[in-house]
Amino acid sequence: MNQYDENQIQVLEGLEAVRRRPGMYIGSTSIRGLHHLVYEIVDNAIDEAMAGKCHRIEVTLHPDGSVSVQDDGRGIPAGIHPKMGIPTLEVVYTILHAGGKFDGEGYKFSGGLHGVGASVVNALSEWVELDNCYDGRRYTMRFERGAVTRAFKCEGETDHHGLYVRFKPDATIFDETVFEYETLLARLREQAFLNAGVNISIRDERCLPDTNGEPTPVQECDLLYEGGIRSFVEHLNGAKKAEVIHPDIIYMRAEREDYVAEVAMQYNDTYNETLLTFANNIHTIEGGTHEVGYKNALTRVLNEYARKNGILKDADKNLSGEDVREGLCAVVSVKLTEAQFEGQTKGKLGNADMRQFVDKLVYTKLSEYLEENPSAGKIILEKALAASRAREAARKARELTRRKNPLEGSTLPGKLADCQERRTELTELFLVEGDSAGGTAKEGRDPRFQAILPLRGKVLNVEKSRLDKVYGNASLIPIIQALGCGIGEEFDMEKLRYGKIIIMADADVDGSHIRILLLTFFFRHMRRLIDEGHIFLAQPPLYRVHKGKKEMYAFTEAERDAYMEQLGQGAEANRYKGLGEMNADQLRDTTMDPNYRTILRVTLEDAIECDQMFNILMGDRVEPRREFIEANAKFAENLDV
Ligand code: 1YM
Repeated sequence: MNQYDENQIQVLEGLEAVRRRPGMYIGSTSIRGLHHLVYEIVDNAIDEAMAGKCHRIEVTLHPDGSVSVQDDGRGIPAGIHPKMGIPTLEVVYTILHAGGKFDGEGYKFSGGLHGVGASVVNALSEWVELDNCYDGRRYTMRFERGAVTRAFKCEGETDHHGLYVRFKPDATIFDETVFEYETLLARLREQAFLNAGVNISIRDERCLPDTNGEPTPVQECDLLYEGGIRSFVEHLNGAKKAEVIHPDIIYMRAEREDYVAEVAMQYNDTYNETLLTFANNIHTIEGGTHEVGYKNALTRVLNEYARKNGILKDADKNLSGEDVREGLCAVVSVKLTEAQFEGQTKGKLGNADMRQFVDKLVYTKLSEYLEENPSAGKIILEKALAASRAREAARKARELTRRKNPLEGSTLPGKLADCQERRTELTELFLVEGDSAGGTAKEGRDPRFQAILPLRGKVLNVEKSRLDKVYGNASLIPIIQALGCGIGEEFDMEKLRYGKIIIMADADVDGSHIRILLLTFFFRHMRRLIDEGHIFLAQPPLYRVHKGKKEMYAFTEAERDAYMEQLGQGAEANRYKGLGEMNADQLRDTTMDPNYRTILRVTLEDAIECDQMFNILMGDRVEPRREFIEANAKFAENLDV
């Protein structure tokens, strides 16, 4: 008993550390951290599936704000833990760095926090209830904020097997405690793709009210992909509404004692690459050795194939990595025993051997595929060759823009009204729709730190254009020159000339069009500006409400009505049709002056979904766009056409 008490104190101290610094364990206490709790428990169930012992995982969102995860695996062993002297189930849910996995036996490959997850979830939950069916018996126990409140107990015999975990996140820890069904679904779908044959379902029983306050029906989704990452690629190309250019998904797999690697790939007719890489089911957003191995082999195979078949002549330059990956949608998934994660966000696989392992897999299997499927080979090489020619043309166009101004000593665009400040973090560049609004903005700005670049004519839709057109485009060159940081492969954040890039367009349909054209350009060619929070949208007012000398600006119709009432009889409201209608003082006071204005920072929640949306909304094909508009027309507000 003494030992039990000592252990108990240590346990609570351990969990208290998690409660004091939750960010250290789950990243943050925002909605992301909240979802992380679910992923940790699901990961444990998926580990059981990877061990071949579990086939079905059910996630349920309950009306009381709790969530449950059930698997049909073995359940957690029921005995007393030999070292800790308490039930193993309690060990798993209360001791950091505990579980069956840490001794290196049991599971072959494992993602997650290696068993730390369960105790972290417990520490950060108002309560946790466990229902564990193991070896013919059912056991239950309950915790509140990490402490046992109902002891481990055998409830009798059962035919079931598997673990049921239900928990309610602690509202005193998290900023937000309402789970997002769609976010959880997206992650569970990804896991279902990565674990072929495992059936994962999610059910939302909360019936949360919709925008009209009406309860929504129960939602559920049942996921099972026998095709694994092949199905993933099919799904990605399908969701993008892209046209694939060869019929089959190329799939490769290799296994040795401690490594498994899988690659699935298929080209589509867009100009951008979609590549997702995973190690032990964890999305490696910073890439790593598996990604390098895949990319190197792909470039080598396609160049060798092109030379062998006379598609590239002796005098021709090799195809670059970017050339051979244009329009390529691929998923690379590896599993390994001792995964090393590196980089800023621990999102980069470090195991050096994995590079060679994936390289060899892709080199041999892709070469074989091309030999056996010459028609697909021809189509793929034609695409890579077209990309290569465009890149070469882009290089020439770029040099031409550089050479044009040798005497000026600078390559800043003529229309730019620059600011005096040189420290990037303090400066702002307004991209303004039209010369006339540009003129007003120049008058209204604070020239010490605000620069103005008027945009003439429609901005090029880069979704429909290769790089050569982007470089040669009269609407984009001034933007590229003013920002100074280059685009695509040449992008250099160090050279960025402004800390905030603020898109200032009219609050009408044309203005929206310009905004989306610019955002498409930033997303495709200067992504890091979005990732690192440099892109903003100005918010000009919709109405000026005035009476005599008194005037106020309204940003919504509700605000307009409120001001009208405030000013009383005789008050008028004149709607701004465009920025050009405001004088310089008005534009400064409402939209530009940091003391009064509102600007919206553009952020990126889900890069895959963004990629798909840009393709649907801005891409070549009309049909998916029409479908999208038809499905979403009912949500449009303030349409001013
Ligand atoms: C709903 C969550 O955790 N299932 C689960 C967990 C474990 C086992 C089976 C298990 C593992 C082993 C042997 C072993 C365990 N997880 C941990 C830890 N579902 C869920 N199903 N027998 C059963 O590792 O050898 C310890 S046991 F620590 F990872 F959480």
